[in-house]
Amino acid sequence: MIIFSSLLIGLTIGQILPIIEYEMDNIDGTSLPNTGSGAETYDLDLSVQISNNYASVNTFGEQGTCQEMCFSGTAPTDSCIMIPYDTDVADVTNLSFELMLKQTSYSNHLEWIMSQDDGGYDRSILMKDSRFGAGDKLSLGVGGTYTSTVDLLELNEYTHLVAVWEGGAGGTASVYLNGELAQSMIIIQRESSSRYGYFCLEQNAAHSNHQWNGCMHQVRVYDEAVDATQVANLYDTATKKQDSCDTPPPPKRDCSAFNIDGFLVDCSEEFELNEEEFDAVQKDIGVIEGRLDDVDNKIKSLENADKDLGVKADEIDTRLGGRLNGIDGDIVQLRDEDKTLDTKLNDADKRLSDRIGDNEVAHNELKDRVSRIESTLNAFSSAQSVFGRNDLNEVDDGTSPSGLSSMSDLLIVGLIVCNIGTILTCISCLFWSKRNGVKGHIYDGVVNYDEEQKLQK
Ligand SMILES: [Ca+2]
Ligand SMILES: [Ca+2]
Repeated sequence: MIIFSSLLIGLTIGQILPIIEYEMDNIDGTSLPNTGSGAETYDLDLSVQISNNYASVNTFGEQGTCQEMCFSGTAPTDSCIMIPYDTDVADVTNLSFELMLKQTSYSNHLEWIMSQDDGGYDRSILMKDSRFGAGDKLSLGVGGTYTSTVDLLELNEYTHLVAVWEGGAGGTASVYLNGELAQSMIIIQRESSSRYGYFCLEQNAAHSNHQWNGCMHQVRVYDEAVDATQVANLYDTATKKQDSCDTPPPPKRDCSAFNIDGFLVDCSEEFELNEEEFDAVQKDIGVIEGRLDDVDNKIKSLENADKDLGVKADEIDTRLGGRLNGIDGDIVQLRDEDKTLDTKLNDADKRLSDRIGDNEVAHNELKDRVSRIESTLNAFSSAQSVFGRNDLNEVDDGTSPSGLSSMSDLLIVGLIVCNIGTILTCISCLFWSKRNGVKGHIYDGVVNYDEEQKLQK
């Protein structure tokens, strides 16, 4: 904070840094550090002044957050607040003082501050002196009296005061109030020189009854002549500091997250945007909002399309459900028909098998009967060979009895007649046996079953 403050000032006035800088906000108890570029020897110990009520540290501003050091105007010269910086011209050719101060009352005597005076109007700020024109005037120590045109300050109002000495005798001294030149004057007589190697913050260094009645919250000493532009800048900076003592700090705002609605309103300051950058951000946000609108519209389109798809899906589902129900019915019917077909096939198969079995039995019986007929025929043939050999070898002379020959013929005819039914049956069985061999296939059997029935009839 301290470093930042010094750097800020340095940048503002173009690398001019104060040798001595006292920010009364930095007073810690009785210690007041120098935050200027000068040595630690300028750090102040205020214990004597505070313990004797020559000085006090108070808060000020509407927020009560800023500190000031005030003087009772009672300190003797040897107990002044001594700052060990020799302001003789020989030691510092050009010199500037910058203060934020307020007069709290006026005493009946002279009031000098920032003074190393040991006589001869040495470099000092004369807050009230009656020797510089008609009535009391605010003047500078320039080696002698002159006609001051600067009136005393109003009471209890902080004023930004800058006093500048440029060159020695014959040079120029100037006083600025609240950033504006109040008066410039020729540095009149002698080079400022005193026997003191310090100056007193709040009174004349050598002359009693020159104490000041007022408060300060900022003091700076430069070893250069601050020009008018720099004074204006210093005043601007000091005013902001002063305002901060009266203005409540802005509420803490969360600017870490990008918030389109709140960003420009709440956080432009935090992001340190100037007007041009602010406009650029506004445009960017306009573009982003436009794109968000596009996205919104696309989302709506997609939602509508999704609804249409849902309706169509429901329709398809319904139609598909109907079709599937129909197919289910068909499958049930097919299964029933399949069962019926199975039953019929099994039935046909069984009947065919039975028929084949019957035919095999008949076939075997026929074979037996054929076998028996063959036996009979063989027996007959043997008998013929016994009775008919001569008939075969001899010529029938008419004498041989023809009765045997006639008997044998008759016997053959009789056997044939007796067995003709059997033979017909046998032929039929053979026919069916052959067909049934082919009808071993179930499918043929089914087809031929009806034909067989017809043939049976
Ligand atoms: Ca002197
Ligand atoms: Ca001196």
